[in-house]
Amino acid sequence: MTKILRVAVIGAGRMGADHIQRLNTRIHGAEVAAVVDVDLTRAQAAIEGIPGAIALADAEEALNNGDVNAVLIATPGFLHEDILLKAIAKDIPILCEKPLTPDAGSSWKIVEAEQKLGRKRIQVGFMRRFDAEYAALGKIIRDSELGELLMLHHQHRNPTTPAGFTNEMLINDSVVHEFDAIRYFTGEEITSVQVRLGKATRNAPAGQHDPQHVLIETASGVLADVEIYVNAKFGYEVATQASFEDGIVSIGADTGPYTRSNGRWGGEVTPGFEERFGAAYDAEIQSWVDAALRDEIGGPTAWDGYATAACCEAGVEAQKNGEKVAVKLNAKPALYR
Ligand code: ISE
Repeated sequence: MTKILRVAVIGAGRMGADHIQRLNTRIHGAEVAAVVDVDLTRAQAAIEGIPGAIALADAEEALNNGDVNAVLIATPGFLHEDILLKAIAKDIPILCEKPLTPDAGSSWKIVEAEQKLGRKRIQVGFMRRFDAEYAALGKIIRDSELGELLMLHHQHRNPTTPAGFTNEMLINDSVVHEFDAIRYFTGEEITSVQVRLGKATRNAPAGQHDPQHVLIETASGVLADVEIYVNAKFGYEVATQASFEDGIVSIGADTGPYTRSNGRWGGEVTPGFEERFGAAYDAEIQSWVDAALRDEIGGPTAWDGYATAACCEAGVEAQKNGEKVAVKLNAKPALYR
């Protein structure tokens, strides 16, 4: 059995760099063995101060390196498929940032490759499941503490979007988290997605319609809605209100220190997802490492990645036609049941 994970981190951008620091300073049982980035200078900068780590420009070279026994994929989603297939062939633990891949067809190929391997090797980076409040709400639902869950109302607001953030990415990059959260909360598959485009902000870049209202239904009829608003300016907010038969539960309110001073009252708005979900990312990666050392996975599976990719595909179609679009899923393979 592996004693320590020697991780190759593929992609040293915003999320990759964050995971490298996390692995290097806070996570037990794992070390950064290699950092890969097409921009070699960026990879070199990312390994500074990490003893024994090497910088490379090619993912395959990292996977073939004898010092590497696990991989964390943090490249943009459209590059995941190729790296995933190569990592599955190596039969090593894989943490793949969301989305698994950008569409259901390519995600299904990953599910098939893992099935062929015969065991689960991929954990998908849906870190909201590791947030303390998400977990608490999940438990209230599972234990039926407030009767049946009836509706979920999500607010997903980002201050601004990076260059190249397309209209589809509001669904594929952002609402993908709510698709996973709704599946996690209800334990059910999502059956349909509708997107309504209303009045748009003047602060959105050309080509992006922002905000959007996404309406979702699950197998038992739970209705969920998401306000996705990615140029909201004021700061970062990811919040949910759940309506039950016997009560209402809200999570995600900014409840930092409340200050009264100089004739003013208030607090600080969370600036971004690193701050909002820092602890959840730590818990997610620690869970992956602990499970990988037992040859298991410690979080959402490739099936979860595939099912959310199918939701995204329906969501992108719904953005275009305004209709309620059915989510089509293949039968769930035995490996994930
Ligand atoms: C980003 O990629 C994330 O994963 C954030 O959690 C999400 O809030 C944001 O909308 C995405 O672009």
